[in-house]
Amino acid sequence: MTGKTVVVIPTYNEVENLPRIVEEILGLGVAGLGVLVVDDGSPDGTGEVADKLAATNPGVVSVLHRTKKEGLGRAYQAGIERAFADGADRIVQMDADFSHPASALPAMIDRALAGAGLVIGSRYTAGGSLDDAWGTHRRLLSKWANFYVRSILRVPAADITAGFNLWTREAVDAVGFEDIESNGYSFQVEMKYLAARGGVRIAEVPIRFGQREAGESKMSLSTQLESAWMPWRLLWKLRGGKRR
Ligand SMILES: Nc1nc2c(ncn2[C@@H]2O[C@H](COP(=O)(O)OP(=O)(O)OP(=O)(O)O)[C@@H](O)[C@H]2O)c(=O)[nH]1
Ligand SMILES: [Mg+2]
Repeated sequence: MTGKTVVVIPTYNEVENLPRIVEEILGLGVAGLGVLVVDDGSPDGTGEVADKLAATNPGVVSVLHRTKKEGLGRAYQAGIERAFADGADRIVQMDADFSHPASALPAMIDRALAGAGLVIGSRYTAGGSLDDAWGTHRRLLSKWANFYVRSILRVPAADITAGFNLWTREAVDAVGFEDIESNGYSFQVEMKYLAARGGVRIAEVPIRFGQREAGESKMSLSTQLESAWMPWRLLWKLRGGKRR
């Protein structure tokens, strides 16, 4: 019995990517694998496309509509809570834009079944890589950001900034959502740091990190500043092994 795995996909204006990524995930033919789309009222109609996918795949694809765009972290928080409330045993965080290869999902699930609480789809563990289309500047920036956060927080993971992660229900419980402060992308770092402190077993599966296929990036200056500041804030808040 392998249980139920729900891939939580937050979307904001991903009308071109969403149907194709859902098709790819379901095409894997993995038993017990479902999808939950968390759409923040995308003006391009992604929410309606998600509803159609749910109607044609009942019990497999579902949608959480939120009226306000509050950032990736808040969308994930709501989506993960919904997935577990609906009976998931584990969830996967995955972008809609094809940067995360669905083909890694079976290996990630296997690692969870072997006892890991957090399985990272990892660019920086042995065998992981970035797509050739990534230019030198973005490569360096991504590597530097990962090195920066790892040096400060010292989490035992090669890819601490990864956005492609599997979490078991028990691991998410160990994180304690009520402690999460990030609105944007730094949510991923914050969850991993709290998981490591909570004794969660971490495994990494190498992936080839792709390029966004269609649509536009939602990365803004304010989310980048939040990401740069967050590691220091976490250290300060949780200094000396105590929580607030
Ligand atoms: N629901 C929701 N989804 C979001 C929000 N911001 C980003 N997303 C989604 O989160 C995923 C990652 O966003 P991206 O824009 O690809 O961010 P990125 O990967 O750092 O940037 P690129 O490398 O340029 O693609 C995508 O599926 C987005 O549609 C948000 O505020 N709400
Ligand atoms: Mg992306």
